[in-house]
Amino acid sequence: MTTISASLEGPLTKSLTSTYTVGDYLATRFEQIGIRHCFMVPGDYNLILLDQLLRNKRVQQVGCCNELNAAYAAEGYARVNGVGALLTTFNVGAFSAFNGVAGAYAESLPVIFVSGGYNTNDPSANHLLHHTLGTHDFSYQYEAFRNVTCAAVRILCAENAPSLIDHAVLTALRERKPAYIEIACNLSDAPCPQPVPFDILLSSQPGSTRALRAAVESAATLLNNAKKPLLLAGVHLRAGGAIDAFRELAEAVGCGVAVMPNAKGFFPENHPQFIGVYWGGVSSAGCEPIVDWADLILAAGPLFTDYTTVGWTAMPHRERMIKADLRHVFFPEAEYTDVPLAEFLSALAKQVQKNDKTLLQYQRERKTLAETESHEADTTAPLTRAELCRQIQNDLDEKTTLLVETGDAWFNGMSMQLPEGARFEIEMQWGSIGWAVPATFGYAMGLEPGRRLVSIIGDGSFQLTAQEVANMIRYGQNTLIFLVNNRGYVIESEIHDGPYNYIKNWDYAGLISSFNADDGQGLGLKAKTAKELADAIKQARSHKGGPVLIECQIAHDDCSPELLKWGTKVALANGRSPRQV
Ligand code: DPX
Repeated sequence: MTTISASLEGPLTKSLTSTYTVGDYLATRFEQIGIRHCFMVPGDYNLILLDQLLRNKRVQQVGCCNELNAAYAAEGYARVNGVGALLTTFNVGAFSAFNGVAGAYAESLPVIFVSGGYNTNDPSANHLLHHTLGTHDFSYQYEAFRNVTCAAVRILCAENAPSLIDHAVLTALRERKPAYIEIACNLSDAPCPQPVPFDILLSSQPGSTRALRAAVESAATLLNNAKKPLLLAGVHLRAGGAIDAFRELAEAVGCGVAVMPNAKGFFPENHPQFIGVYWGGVSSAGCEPIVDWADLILAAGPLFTDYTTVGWTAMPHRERMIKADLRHVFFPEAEYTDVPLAEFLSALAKQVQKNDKTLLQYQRERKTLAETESHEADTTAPLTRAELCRQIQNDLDEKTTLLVETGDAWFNGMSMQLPEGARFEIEMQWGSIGWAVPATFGYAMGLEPGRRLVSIIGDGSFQLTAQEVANMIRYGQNTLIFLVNNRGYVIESEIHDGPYNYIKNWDYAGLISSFNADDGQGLGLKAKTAKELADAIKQARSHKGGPVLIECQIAHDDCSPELLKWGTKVALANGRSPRQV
């Protein structure tokens, strides 16, 4: 029989067994929270830890080409799996991963970041160590990561490992943000108690029932008195586990439902209440006037930034908005804290009356809008952006996730209509180019069988992290990448042009045979005309055993009109002169 003991110092742990180690403890927690893949790059500060983790056969180690890619891959994996894991060596590995971990924070995705650390005997021996700045300070990595994680712990004594690991993991899962665990390299195989089942640690969220009840009552009164209510879906719906609750509320009100650009896919686009993507002047057809016309907007989990508000031109007024964030609800004249988003939306759904005014008005407007024409291009004419979008749209089905990189791919992706069941992934808050290739790799690692992944990536972004395609080949992923070769940083050219926006051209399709080497099954294709693209997509559909990259060559200035409009407004916002004091 196992004895379970609770102590003031830490959470419940089973009694110490001599064979159980710190590394085992971590691996068990990974397994218990659903991490089946851990993205990593080895190094001498984490090798023993890697050996320990190998003892758990249910958590697979996935080597990446570098730590930045591993961090993006773990972030992509967290999008589909709910949580991801990343493991690097001390300083040189961790600092390379910094951008990706910060991105996971910005995107509200729990990634457990583990780094090997210095040997605990070294500080007292006054040793200088490799992979450091050559000083006796070994804490700056931890100090740096504290700023981009919701919990940061250092295991410098094996006895503390259970409570510190559990604190980091629980906080990451609760806050939907990355956590940092540094494990001294001489402690990974040190004896450690065996963990108790994870669900023993999970107590219910400490939301305040009184605050919840009061917030729901206020919101119901406002919604039921509004003449033209509207619901707006925001990016934090996913972090709050509130996507279903939002739909429940939407159906209870029966009003028009718009989504913010970084929440695309969080409300079904074929739902009768869906009125489009609200993105100010670059909203989908017919959506902006209805949002502007509504007299009360319930914005659920929104993040209003210069990008999502098109340079502060599309921000609903506070006086006509209820803003429900992850744990706060803001009313025009009051604010309630400690109100969990999903519980709030779900409880509100039970107290609202039907009002479909905004939906009816949208439907009237839609009828008067000309149907978007979807002409096929002359098959032998040079490929255009519009034709590329038309063909990608036709290739999407209910099993597809469409992932779009920062650049004109955002606007091209935003214009696509997602069939029922299709998903959409975008990194709009952090917006770091180079994200898409490794995130695609990580996402595909966690993809359910039978689903497919399609990514749209610009040439400039691709050049940052291209080598991770090699690992898509290694793991035989059947991803389809549309590589848009428009010869440079077009979004930047449109915001502010200069010689720095033009890059060395690569033979992108040709790269795939280099990555294949002797045993890979990747396929690289080029499309310069509509027909070549149609043929390539057909080939991609039947290709098995590896990814397909279609290099789509279009003119440098062939970008979406939405990019031009959005770029102008964001550039104006960025370029405001300093305030005179
Ligand atoms: C930069 C961006 O080729 O796409 O469609 O041609 O713009 P488009 P590309 O991938 O080029 C991307 C380029 C240089 N942004 O236009 S969006 C600045 C930037 C960033 N992230 C990082 N470095 C620079 N967003 C890591």
